[in-house]
Amino acid sequence: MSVPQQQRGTGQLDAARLRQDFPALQQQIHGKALVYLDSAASAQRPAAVLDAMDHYYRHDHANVHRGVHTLSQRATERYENARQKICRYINAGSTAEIIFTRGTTEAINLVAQSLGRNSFGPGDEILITRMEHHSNIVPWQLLCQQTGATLRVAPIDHHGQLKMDELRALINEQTRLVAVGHISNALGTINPVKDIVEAAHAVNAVVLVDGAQAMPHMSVDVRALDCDFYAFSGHKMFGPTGIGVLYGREALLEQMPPWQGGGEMIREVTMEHSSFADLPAKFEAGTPAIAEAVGLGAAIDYLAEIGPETIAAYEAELLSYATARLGEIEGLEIVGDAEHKASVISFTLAGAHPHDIGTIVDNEGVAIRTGHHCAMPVMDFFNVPATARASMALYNTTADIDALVDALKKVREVLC
Ligand code: 7TS
Repeated sequence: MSVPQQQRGTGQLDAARLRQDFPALQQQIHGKALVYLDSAASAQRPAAVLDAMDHYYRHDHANVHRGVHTLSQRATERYENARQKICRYINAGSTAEIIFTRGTTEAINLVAQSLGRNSFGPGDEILITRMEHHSNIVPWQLLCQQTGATLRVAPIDHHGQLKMDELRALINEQTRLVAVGHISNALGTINPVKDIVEAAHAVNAVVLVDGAQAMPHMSVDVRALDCDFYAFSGHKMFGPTGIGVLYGREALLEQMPPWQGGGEMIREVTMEHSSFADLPAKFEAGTPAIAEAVGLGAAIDYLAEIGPETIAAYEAELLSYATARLGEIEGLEIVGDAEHKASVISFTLAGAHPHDIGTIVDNEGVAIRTGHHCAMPVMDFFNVPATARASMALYNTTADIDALVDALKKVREVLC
């Protein structure tokens, strides 16, 4: 079913006001007001998402697509309504193209196993990049082991940007699939996805975009990008854990065989043979995460009301402010300074191990992530075992950055 483009909000974003929508942000940690700068790992949820899930469980819960009774019909309507909201938000052509998964990781594995395992073989090439999250590396390595296909890796430069000439040179007649992150979780780099799609389509390769980090920060239009697959997770975009989405071009999904078998995904089953349901049910075996879909629908409403362009503009200002303020700290080095960058800052501090930085700033109420960020090849490229990472979202303010800077000054006093 085709869904019209949704109205998008415009105007100035008031982060201090939006923050009030997030119950988890209204607490103290170690006696200090919580400053949450780990949204790239998982964002917090607004009350609207919690309320939608609570309401669903209190009033509407039953299994979907199977009952004639009222609750089952209501649950089905809520579940399918969430699919429509997602379809509109990313401008997909039809709800048949929106497959619910457990998250980005499962969405990528679905494509690797359903498309790749059944049609790739020796001589075929899969192209990824050096800055991918492990979930956009390992499924392709497994697929190559299973099929004999070859994995190629596009290099990055010391700004944390893709070397586009080399990427283009790696795309050839053998390339079957290009898998690339829209935004790097470790570096914040926003990749030129549309250019990559063009280069891949010139040799009839399909393109999967890992959009886990893009969805909470910017407008995503899958038809404008012209990508074949787009994967994302609910929990990074203010929705629940345990749910995500694979967008897939309908013609491709139609050709792909089911990935998992079970209830929901069949048309008819005999003891000898099964036939399969139409899209999207073909790829949704078993009872789905219904309440989580409802919660993700509410998160989409929340994002749509503020407007992804408004969020991107606000976060660009916040990123400039944070970059300048962190630059004041002696010995601090930002890892990744791409020209097009989202509100993620990875950094090292001379004389301080990232884990110690994380522990000391946590004592000041500041939550950041430290480690390899599931992007070990990126750490290896920059020759660091780990970084500290501050990742911002629409509810962060310049005061949060000031608190981080003060906490990092304490780190220096203690460790350096
Ligand atoms: N792709 C990217 C670019 C990611 O940042 C992540 C998670 C994933 C895929 C996997 O998402 P999942 O929801 O299926 O787990 N990134 C992070 C992170 O940066 N810190 O913790 C998880």
